[in-house]
Amino acid sequence: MVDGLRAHDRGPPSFDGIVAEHDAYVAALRSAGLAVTVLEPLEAMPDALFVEDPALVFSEGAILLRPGAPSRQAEAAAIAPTLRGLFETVIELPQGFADGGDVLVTPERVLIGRSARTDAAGAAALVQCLARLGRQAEVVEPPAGVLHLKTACSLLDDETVLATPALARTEMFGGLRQVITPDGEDGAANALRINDGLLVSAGYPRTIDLLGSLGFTVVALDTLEIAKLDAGLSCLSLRWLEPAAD
Ligand code: CIR
Repeated sequence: MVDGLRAHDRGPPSFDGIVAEHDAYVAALRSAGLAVTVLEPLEAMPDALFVEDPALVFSEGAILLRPGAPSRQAEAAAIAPTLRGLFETVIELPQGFADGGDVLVTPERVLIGRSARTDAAGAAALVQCLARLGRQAEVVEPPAGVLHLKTACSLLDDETVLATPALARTEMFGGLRQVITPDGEDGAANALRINDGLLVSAGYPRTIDLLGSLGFTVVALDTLEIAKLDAGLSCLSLRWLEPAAD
């Protein structure tokens, strides 16, 4: 992981620091009520801990994506056997490139951000794959300079999105209520709602106060080391609701 991709080199992250952040993240997911499977490390794929990018998962099935960074493309084949063991339906993105970090799922529709990692062909093919799972999708254009769409936004509840000021200005969120990250706290926008709790990066006290004052139960987690690899809280897991047994 210390060799992972980064847009600006702020020095390599600390290996022990990333392990500690990952351990705290897994513990937070478990205490929020999730069953967590931790996959084996892939020594040859330094960004493989960001499992959100090579796949999308829903109760109805999974979609194997085609990550846009050349060094990450093998991650899809690496995670495929795990997904096939967990989901009856696994659809493969047929062409183009798309990263899971560019996909924001809302109850009404799925937003797919065009980025340096998700191209037009991949986004269009993904719209078709999502339709096969019964999801309506729309391709949106995030402002330049963010790695992924979800670097700059996340869903707080079924009606509310947390977004950076630049993303909020694009009006891509339609009828969703918007909470905007305070100035200088764009990095807080990648929060992660898990059941009744909201995981938020610990380095953003004004966002944490704001979300607390809005009634959210905030769990603050350190992300200093994974942030050196341009990653946030959503990147570290794939999450879905298992369909209720008959
Ligand atoms: C990358 O550049 O691909 C990784 N270093 C970070 C990926 C972060 N993933 C995400 O935002 N979903």
